[in-house]
Amino acid sequence: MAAEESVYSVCGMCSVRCPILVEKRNGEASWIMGNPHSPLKGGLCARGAAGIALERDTERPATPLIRVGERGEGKWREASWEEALDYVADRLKEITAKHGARSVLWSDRGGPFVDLHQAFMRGLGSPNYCNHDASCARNVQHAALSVLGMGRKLVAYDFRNAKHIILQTRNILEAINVAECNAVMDALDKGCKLSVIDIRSSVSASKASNFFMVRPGTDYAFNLAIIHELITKKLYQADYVAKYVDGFDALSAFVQPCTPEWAEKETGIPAERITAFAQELAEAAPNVIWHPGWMVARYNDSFNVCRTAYIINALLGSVGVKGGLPLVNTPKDVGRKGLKKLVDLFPKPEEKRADGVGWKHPQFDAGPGLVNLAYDAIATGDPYPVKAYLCFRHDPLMAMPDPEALKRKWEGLDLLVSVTFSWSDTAWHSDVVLPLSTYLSRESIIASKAGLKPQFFVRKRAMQPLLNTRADWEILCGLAARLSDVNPEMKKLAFTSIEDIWNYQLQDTGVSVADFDAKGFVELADAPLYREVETYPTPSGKLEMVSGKWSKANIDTLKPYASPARPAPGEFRIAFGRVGVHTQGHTVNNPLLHEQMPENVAWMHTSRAEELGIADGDMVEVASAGKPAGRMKAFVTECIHPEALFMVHGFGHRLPVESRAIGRGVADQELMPGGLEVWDRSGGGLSLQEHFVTVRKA
Ligand SMILES: Nc1nc2c(c(=O)[nH]1)N[C@H]1C(S)=C(S)[C@@H](COP(=O)(O)OP(=O)(O)OC[C@H]3O[C@@H](n4cnc5c(=O)[nH]c(N)nc54)[C@H](O)[C@@H]3O)O[C@H]1N2
Ligand SMILES: Nc1nc2c(c(=O)[nH]1)N[C@H]1C(S)=C(S)[C@@H](COP(=O)(O)OP(=O)(O)OC[C@H]3O[C@@H](n4cnc5c(=O)[nH]c(N)nc54)[C@H](O)[C@@H]3O)O[C@H]1N2
Ligand code: SF4
Ligand SMILES: [Mo]
Repeated sequence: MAAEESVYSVCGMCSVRCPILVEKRNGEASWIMGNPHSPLKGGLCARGAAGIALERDTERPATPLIRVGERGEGKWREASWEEALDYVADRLKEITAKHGARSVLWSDRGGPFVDLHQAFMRGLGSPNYCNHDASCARNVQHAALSVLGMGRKLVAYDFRNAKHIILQTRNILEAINVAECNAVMDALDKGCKLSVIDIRSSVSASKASNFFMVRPGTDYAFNLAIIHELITKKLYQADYVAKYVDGFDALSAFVQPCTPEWAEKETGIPAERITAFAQELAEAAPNVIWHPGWMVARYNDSFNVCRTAYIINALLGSVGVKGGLPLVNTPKDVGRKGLKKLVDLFPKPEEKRADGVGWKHPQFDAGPGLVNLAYDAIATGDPYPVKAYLCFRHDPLMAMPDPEALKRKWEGLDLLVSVTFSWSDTAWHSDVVLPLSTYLSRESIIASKAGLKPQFFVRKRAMQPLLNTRADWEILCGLAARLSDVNPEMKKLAFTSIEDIWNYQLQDTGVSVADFDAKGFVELADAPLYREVETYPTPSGKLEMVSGKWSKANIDTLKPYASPARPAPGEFRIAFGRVGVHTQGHTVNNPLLHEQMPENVAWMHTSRAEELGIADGDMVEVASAGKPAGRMKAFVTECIHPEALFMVHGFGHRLPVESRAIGRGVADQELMPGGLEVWDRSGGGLSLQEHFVTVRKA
């Protein structure tokens, strides 16, 4: 039977948001594939293919819920949308009347659709918009700002034209972005070299010509030794460095003691391999991509690990260059007008942020702040009371370390609202759950994507929701309408149709809503544009080996290396990561994906397992500070560093409403006691791997 119609849209199974084509039968989505007009050419990852199973799953919030029992008790009354939105709006009015608009906190998952969220918070008058990134990429974002003067996404990775790709703390073939995977595989087919630096052998490592299994937490030493070799052996691109680099002499002096022999003692990688590797990099320069990392909320020096990755790229002349890390283009860079921002409907609040970012911590990016520090304001009332928290596409009780400590910080909240399409620990602990339609049954605002060829893209509704859920714009515009009786400014955001929002966004861009019909996206340039610049937006105008901005905040960006503690006898350092078939914790109960991987396992080195009398497949109990987090199967292997215990994040669910996920595997975030207070002071990211665990046969 032929499909009724096809809809170009955007995947929502993870934050990559690949372009898709959805076929329909009997009014419902029946088949999803990658958008054939995009570089994906119809390809999709396993999670993207499980979207229909998500829509059909009834084990997710099916209608708005208002808490009737204690927080976390799971006692709810079902509410209509009118009632639930009235309830949230009334609570917000009470709270802001008493404590001011600044007492409202928001967090989300970042990404291309946040303009609407930021507009909502600005309309309210609160400066406290945050995203999730303190437990993900903040350290690399701040490293990019400190070296390049701009955010990490303003450079691309030009894999297809590279001669040597280096993945450090980055598992590109399992922590998936489909377009990136394809680009890396194409590059390898063309003879590009791949080197992987990891604490265990990942799928990416299995494709590498160099694999360096470093001792956990010693990447900074490894990178300093590479810089030492590039400089002392004069392997760097001298002309490029003369033109673009500031602080070269200070860097040279700083790395002087960081010899490969010194690094060998720290990392366990033989000195001669480090020396040979530096030579190989120089041979491929400037077509080298030393990936600065993505999930880098790991150590107290992760910011410096990421900084040294950018520094190595700078020494090899690959920043701003084809086949390296070329600058991406915004619409303006190709002579086009960008989307009109919803956030510009309102003036910027003058109030300072509750998390201290921008004033107490002037070096950090005040756009999304640091949500963990905002939680301190909830607990202490300093710098002012924070009383309402809107958690939108964010599950901090799984995404942040030590959920019990976090719940205690949240005791000061008068209102906790969760907007989500799946159950989550945070939704379960909320006062109100507003169920979001899945990405197949909702539209999103138009998004702008910078790139070598910048584009606008849109998510369209491929079917009507099967449960009583709503789109994010329906929820936020519905709240804005209700709040406008006390805050007339909010009327501006009370849109009643998505077309009205799209038309507002597209004003003066020369693009119309109908232009998305052909391919689902609109490209703003005909061909990739490699743009050369003379200066970078840092204080010195150059790539800064010593950051001017950080120095002003009294932070030494040539931070002396501190050797990470070795685990005490019987202990392991916790390590975690992703797997191809799941997204964080929110697909673990998906019927199809659960079947692919129902539980996580504890990776441990053969020698350590022998010591503990553990065989492959045995059930083990994993504990931190004497407190067990649960039981899981041991995966005994030579392919992991003996100091590390690795598990895939997102498992160990405890909610009775998730029949498939409950009781399967262990939650790594429960093994990080006190973890909310352990973060990289230079980079702002949490240090989730600065924790040790014990394992015993169960
Ligand atoms: N399938 C899938 N894809 C995803 C996601 C998902 O949930 N599922 N999530 C997306 C998100 S939000 C993110 S942030 C990215 C994350 O993308 P990545 O950062 O690439 O993914 P991870 O698996 O967290 O970590 C990468 C590797 O770091 C290694 N590692 C751990 N400790 C150390 C160390 O001390 N040194 C070194 N050198 N390596 C170490 C791990 O063993 C792992 O192989 O993935 C994105 N893509
Ligand atoms: N211990 C430990 N902690 C970690 C990690 C780890 O590996 N170990 N990984 C870290 C990383 S890399 C990240 S990115 C964070 C991820 O942390 P989160 O951002 O919290 O993770 P998700 O599970 O992607 O999303 C959270 C919730 O949002 C809902 N959701 C998904 N898509 C949407 C949407 O489009 N709109 C709305 N409103 N809701 C949506 C999901 O149903 C889910 O309940 O966790 C971090 N924390
Ligand atoms: S990487 Fe997979 S899950 Fe993520 S957006 Fe793309 S297809 Fe969807
Ligand atoms: Mo992430």
